[in-house]
Amino acid sequence: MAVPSDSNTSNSSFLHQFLQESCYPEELRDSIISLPKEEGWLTPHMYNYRGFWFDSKFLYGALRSQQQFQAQHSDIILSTLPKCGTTWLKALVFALTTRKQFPVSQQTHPLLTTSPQDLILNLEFFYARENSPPNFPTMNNNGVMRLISTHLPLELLPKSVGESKCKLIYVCRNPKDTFVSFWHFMNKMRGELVGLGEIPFPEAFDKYCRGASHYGPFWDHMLGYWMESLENPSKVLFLKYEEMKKEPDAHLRRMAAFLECPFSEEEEEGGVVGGISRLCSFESLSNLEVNKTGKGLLFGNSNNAYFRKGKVGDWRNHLTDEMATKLDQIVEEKFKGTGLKFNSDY
Ligand code: PAP
Repeated sequence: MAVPSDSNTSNSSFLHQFLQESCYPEELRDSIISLPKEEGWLTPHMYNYRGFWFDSKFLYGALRSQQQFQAQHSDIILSTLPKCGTTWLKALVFALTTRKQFPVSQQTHPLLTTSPQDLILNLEFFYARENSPPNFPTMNNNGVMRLISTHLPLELLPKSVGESKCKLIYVCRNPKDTFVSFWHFMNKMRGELVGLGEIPFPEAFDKYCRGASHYGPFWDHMLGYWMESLENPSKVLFLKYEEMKKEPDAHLRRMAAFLECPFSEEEEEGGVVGGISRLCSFESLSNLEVNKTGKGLLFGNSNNAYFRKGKVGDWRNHLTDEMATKLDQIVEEKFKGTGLKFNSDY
């Protein structure tokens, strides 16, 4: 979740624009105003554009990315719904694809001093800046490939993504934990950035179940990537947070094979796989100074907001039985016949 920033001043002006939605660019005013809307989680309103919910600033970024972003064959795009494991995925893919340049044993590894959120920029956040250049930058990757993150649904990705040979990795997470994580995160952002109190839990739950959360409905977002991964497995790798937690090394090997940079025998013997998964684990990243006390480039919010518990099943501490059943029923109904399932233990 980051866009390069020149100074704290540009941070605060971006934040100001984000929160004051009347600051959206003139050319979008008429089209945004006429969209269906409802009260936002951070901003006065969220808008429904082609079936998905956006804050106006990021809708602007999405539309601008559709006009200006040119995918390259070597791009790697990391896609998630918010709170499904974005930070972790960014760390893993960064460490994986730069492992020759930055051996994980190195004391100067970039992940030790930079938040994963700031190592890999988000597509629509980048284009949400009115003064951002048309070309998405290459960062820290030896100039060989671009690592790009996004929360956009498959349907709203820039056309060139589908036309190029670039690859996408999608991580989803069981909606009960995702909702709990999203509620905590939004409350933290409301306090830190906007000076607002918590959203009452039942109200938040109702919005989430109606699909009215950032980039939601979650079911349509997940299904778009799921179906594409079935049709086009060399283009989209579809992963689940819970399974990654259970077997991080196996998932790293899957990602490496998918990205056509498999681990060599020598690397396997040298323990590189375990080295990467340990470096990127919740325990390791959340204890780094940069992630404990640092601030993000985009909004200037605390990096520690991205490291809460990192556990599977925390929903049990928050949802009533009735709420859990309701979300399970939504999942069952929406995913029926698609083959996409979440283990009921999650
Ligand atoms: P984003 O989509 O807004 O960028 P994202 O990273 O997906 O955020 O969400 C943070 C969640 O991932 C938090 O989950 P929790 O609230 O249930 O605890 C966070 O703890 C978890 N997380 C962050 N880093 C890791 C990691 N290295 N391993 C596993 N989980 C992680």
